[in-house]
Amino acid sequence: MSADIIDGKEIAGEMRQKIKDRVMNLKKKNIVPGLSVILVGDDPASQVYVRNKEKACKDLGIKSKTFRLPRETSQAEVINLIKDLNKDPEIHGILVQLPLPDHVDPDVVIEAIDPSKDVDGLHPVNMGRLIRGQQCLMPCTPHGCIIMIKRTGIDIKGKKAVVVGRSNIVGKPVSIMLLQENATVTVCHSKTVDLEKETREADILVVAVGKPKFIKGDMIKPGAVVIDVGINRLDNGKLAGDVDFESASKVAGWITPVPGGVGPMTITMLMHNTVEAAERLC
Ligand code: NAP
Ligand code: LUD
Repeated sequence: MSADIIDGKEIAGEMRQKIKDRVMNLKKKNIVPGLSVILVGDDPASQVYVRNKEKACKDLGIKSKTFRLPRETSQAEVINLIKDLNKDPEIHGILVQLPLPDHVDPDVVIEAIDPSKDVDGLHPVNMGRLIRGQQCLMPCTPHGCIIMIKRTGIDIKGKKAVVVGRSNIVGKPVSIMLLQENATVTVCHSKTVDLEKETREADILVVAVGKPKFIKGDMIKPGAVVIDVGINRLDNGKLAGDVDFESASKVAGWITPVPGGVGPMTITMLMHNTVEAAERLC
């Protein structure tokens, strides 16, 4: 058996066309959606991701302003910048790229963002609303995962979903969204006793661990939908997901590739959230 590929780049491309139309409609009302990204330090992966965000903004007609701050920038300076951006009427979305240097507390920084501009969906107000099933700005990567699962045509309702990883940015919110879609959800982490037993029962498997090729084909239920969130750079310079694509694609029914899977969807959902935030002004 050979899995169907869930092509993140293609789905992202289709969605971006629709987002472009919404940007044009906003412009007719004299609103230009604006996104500010704050990048502290010179993490090479973050630089790539932020550049991809800037490029997507440009393609869609969204105004983007990136603040590239030196590694030594203090937490107070970052928070002061956020306070200015909270007040700036031309900025509808604010995103602080993670990870931050050790001397800057991501929780404190994220809480400084006006929840209505929190296009990352990571502020406690948006996370709280997500858990309560209320309208909110949804975290980009998890939202992208749900759209990709739906694109397979399977009905999430009643399925057994297993999420490996419990980070605030991926594992926890994607678990909540799967629950919202009426899946029966199991969340695994480094203290899970028998990981393979759990993953082998999953009709839907979402993996966000940060370890290259961690999930092998024999840990997957035949026919399952496998969403690989991991992005790891190997010593040979190539990118690998958290799932061993070669063995997994022989067992799964559907699988996302890396690159070209969840990554482009993360960026598209950020564009979506920025437009949503701008539309609320209409
Ligand atoms: P993270 O904060 O490092 O969390 C990793 C999670 O994996 C933790 O919950 C950890 O458990 C769990 N874990 C570690 N070893 C494990 C093991 N042996 N068995 C089971 N669980 C284990 O990671 P993250 O920020 O969610 O990122 C995960 C990966 O996704 C990374 O490769 C990252 O680059 C990628 N990512 C990609 C996108 C995208 O758009 N494509 C977005 C975000 C992240 P504990 O909680 O017990 O420590
Ligand atoms: N922090 C994110 N940190 C890391 N992949 C991203 C990402 C684009 N606050 C905050 O943007 O949403 C975030 N909000 N994240 N990530 C990861 C995470 C953050 C990851 C991958 C990509 C953004 C992306 O463009 C391409 C792909 O998978 O095809 C390949 C990129 C490459 O390295 O060539």
